Amino acid sequence: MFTRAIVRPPGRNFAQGLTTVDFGVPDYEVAVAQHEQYCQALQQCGLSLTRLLADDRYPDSTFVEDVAILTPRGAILTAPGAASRAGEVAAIRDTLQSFFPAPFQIESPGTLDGGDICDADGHYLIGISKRTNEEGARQLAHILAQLGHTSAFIDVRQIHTLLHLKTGLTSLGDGRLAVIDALADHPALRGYELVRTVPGEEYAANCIRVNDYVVLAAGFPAFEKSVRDLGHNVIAVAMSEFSKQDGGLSCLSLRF
Ligand code: CIR
Repeated sequence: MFTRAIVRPPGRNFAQGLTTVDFGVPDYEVAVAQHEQYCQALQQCGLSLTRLLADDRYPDSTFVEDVAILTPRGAILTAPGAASRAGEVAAIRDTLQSFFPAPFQIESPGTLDGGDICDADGHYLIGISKRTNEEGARQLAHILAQLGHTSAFIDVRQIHTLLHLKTGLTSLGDGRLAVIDALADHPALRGYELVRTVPGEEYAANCIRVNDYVVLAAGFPAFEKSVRDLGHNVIAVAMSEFSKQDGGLSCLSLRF
């Protein structure tokens, strides 16, 4: 059960952040409106929001998920794999410490982005990616073990369409994962029920289960139908401007 989330709206220089895709330049005003719609979806799921101010020092800082891993047993501050995002951890530390007074910290030479970490019903799938290196993954696995959690690594470096593990794999809860075809046969996913995206709808695999709802990206009808047919309540939110910056739904909040 989640009760809270931390969010940060995009800043005016959002379009100057990192991206590997070529979907056009995001429109700031539309991005702000989509972020607000996202916030309202989280509130509909029952969450109280801590709304941080936009931070123009870091154009990617609306993607708050990457700076921390929050578990019911403790928090871990990350070491973002992109140099331009390293300062985002210090920028959110005080807020996180008001909820988690003694967080763990991923240390150099480890790098790790929260977007690579999928909590699959208390078992953590840890992506090794362009952003999360093996040392960062090992440090996190060690910390999670101290907290009583198991974990497994999934190397996504050969799947060029994935920035992070959760770009292509998220948890729907109750032993169920949303997943793109390229990840579906990975041995770490054995035992889970897989809800696969159809070709052309891969972006939809990045969704979030929040209490009694699944919040997913609007515009992916086959995936949305699959999730509804499984009995989930669905809230669809427009994500076009965030997708232009390689961002998915999960990246826009830290839920706990
Ligand atoms: C970046 O490249 O870091 C941002 N433009 C997008 C981060 C997306 N975060 C995520 O998937 N967790």
